[in-house]
Amino acid sequence: MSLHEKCDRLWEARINVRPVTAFSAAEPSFTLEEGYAVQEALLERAVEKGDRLVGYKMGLTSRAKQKDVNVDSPIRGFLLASFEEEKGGTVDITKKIHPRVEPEVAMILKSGLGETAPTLRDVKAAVGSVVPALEILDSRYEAFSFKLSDVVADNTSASGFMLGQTELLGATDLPLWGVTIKKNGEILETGCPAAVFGDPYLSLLGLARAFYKDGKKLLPGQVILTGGITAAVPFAHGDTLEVIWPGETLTFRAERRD
Ligand code: OOG
Ligand code: MG
Repeated sequence: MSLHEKCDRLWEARINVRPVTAFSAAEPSFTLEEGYAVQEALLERAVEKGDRLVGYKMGLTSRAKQKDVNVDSPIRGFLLASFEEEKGGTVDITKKIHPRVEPEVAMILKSGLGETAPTLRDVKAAVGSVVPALEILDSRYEAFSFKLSDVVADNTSASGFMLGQTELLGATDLPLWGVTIKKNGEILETGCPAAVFGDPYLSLLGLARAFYKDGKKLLPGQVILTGGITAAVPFAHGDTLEVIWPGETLTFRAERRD
């Protein structure tokens, strides 16, 4: 199957809310590089249709997440303006296949990266804001089952995100900011950002280095999700989700509108 056919399949799976079989099942030679090419084609199509690139995400940056989907290397994807959800509102899941939520630390850039080989100091200096966040995932593959190149093609299961307001820039205890996920009042996951490489800034460094290598740039104002801290929690219509951070809870109710 060509790159464009794969892009079409994933685009239609999302629009029709009907999952497809992971490409690697029939095509074991499907490479990571081809996966990124499909992802790039999906981004181009979304922009053509009027959406807007607002940032990037790192994925599979913690052991909990790697075990979650049985894929053990970090990956990256893109974030669109249409992905952003309001804090405390409802999340419309009419167009989602099998959504999951996970806690993340988000970093918003105040300056660009990519002109020179980035160091940890460079990425820290480029960050203007660090906030607690959550990501909503929705794999376009059946049973949330895929290999590395498949999930990269599917824009790393990206579907939504929500940002908090608590400013964590300069918080030296950021790695120890404990987070709890509750579904309908029941505690399902707990963790802290140290799960992400010991410090989520190292996730941003990994992204900046990969971009530098590819000759791509990160721009001021872009939002970067640094990767899930715990296993993701599946949810369905009527569920209330709370991602509880020190001093700020990100909450939403999932609603099917058909
Ligand atoms: C892959 C996406 C991983 C993260 O934060 O680790 C990801 C998946 O779990 O479907 O977003
Ligand atoms: Mg994530």
